Amino acid sequence: MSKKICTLGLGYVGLPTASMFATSGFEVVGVDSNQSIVETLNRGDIHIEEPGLHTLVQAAVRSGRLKVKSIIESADVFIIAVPTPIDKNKKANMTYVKNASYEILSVLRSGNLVILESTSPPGTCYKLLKPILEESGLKAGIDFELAHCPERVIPGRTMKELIGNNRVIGGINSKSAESASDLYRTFVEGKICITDCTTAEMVKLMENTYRDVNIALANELAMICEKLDINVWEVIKLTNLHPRVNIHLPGPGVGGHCIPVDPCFIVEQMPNISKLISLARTINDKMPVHIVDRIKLILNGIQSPQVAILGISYKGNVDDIRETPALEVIQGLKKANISFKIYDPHVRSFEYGLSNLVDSLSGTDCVILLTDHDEFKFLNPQEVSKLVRHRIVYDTRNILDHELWKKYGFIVYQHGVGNIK
Ligand code: SAJ
Repeated sequence: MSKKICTLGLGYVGLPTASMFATSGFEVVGVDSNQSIVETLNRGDIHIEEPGLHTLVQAAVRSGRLKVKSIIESADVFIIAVPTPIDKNKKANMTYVKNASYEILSVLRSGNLVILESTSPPGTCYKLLKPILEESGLKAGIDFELAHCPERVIPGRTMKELIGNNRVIGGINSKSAESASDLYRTFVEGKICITDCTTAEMVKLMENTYRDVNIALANELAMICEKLDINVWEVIKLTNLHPRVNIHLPGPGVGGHCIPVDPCFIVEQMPNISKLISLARTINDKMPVHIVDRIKLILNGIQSPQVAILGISYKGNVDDIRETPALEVIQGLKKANISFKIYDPHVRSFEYGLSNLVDSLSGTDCVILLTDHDEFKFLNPQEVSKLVRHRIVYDTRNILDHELWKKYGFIVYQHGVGNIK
């Protein structure tokens, strides 16, 4: 008889994972405390925009092997895929993991396997999960198995990466890691590497920290290039021709629920040692302020300026606005009394309102591109020129055809290019 899996948390990771196990033949119960998510999924709809996910979820629900509920039930395997955000002081908020662990405690049986997928500070399996689950009187590694299998999928490519990515699995003992590995092997085609829990926790954090530090380097370089009146995009393109160099791309800041968050889990535990990691966070966090400063210079001399913001999700082609740098840019504009209209083809609602494309551009003095959605690459500057009051565009992602925009009379500004006086 196939194993019953209970997944806690049906977000960007939990939902695809639960659906993948269901379509691989397991009986899966997906649990989420948000009633509206449960209702949406049971209707056959999804609450997340992710290529290929809707089809997979529908197949899983229709097969009868994925059931979505709001209350945990007993199972053979429990997978925790709940958020691990940071609070205002940049400290890990482990409330959701803690709550999920207590829910599992209420149904834990001998022989169970508990897997933590949520990205967590080093030591979480040993110091948080193990003691809670052992309140059952059962011993981790003896009566039940415990493993950390951090998710590594990139939003926008989740379905492909869920299958193709290599996985690192850390066990409280090797038997736990082997059991988790056997389970994921049912759909993972990448390599599965086995280690201990704390190493797996650190590997996951370091992947995102590496990216954050690299992006901070690109952003610092962007600000240097602005002062030197050279083009950062050209500098990076040419530098990356070297076989051992891979500088990431600068931008208006680093958003999402992972990269701006995960390095803080390391800094929190080792503040005196993790100086580079901490500085990279500061540099990336300050980018929205830098962008607003540039916008103020661009608009200098224009009476009662109004701008069009194109894109607010944290990166291109996704609907996710968690930790988006666009929010800080918008707040900065508000503080500077610069009025704005916002358009994002992927986002359904936003605290500062959303307009359609034509309304967002009409009568504005500067088009500010904040997110690299594919749709924006095909914007027709001739059409845009008929709507705006001033033909000025500020491309913070370097995705527009600048020569074409210039052809239609636009003054083009870019992040990391030229000193705006
Ligand atoms: N960004 C830049 N420059 C770049 C790359 C990204 O400014 O060169 C910005 C993006 O615009 C965005 C932010 O960084 O605001 C993060 O985007 P991302 O595409 O780098 O990463 P995420 O947060 O969507 O997903 C990351 C991935 N981690 C790595 O690639 C190491 C993914 O594999 C993880 O599973 C995910 O975090 C996670 O859940 O931890």
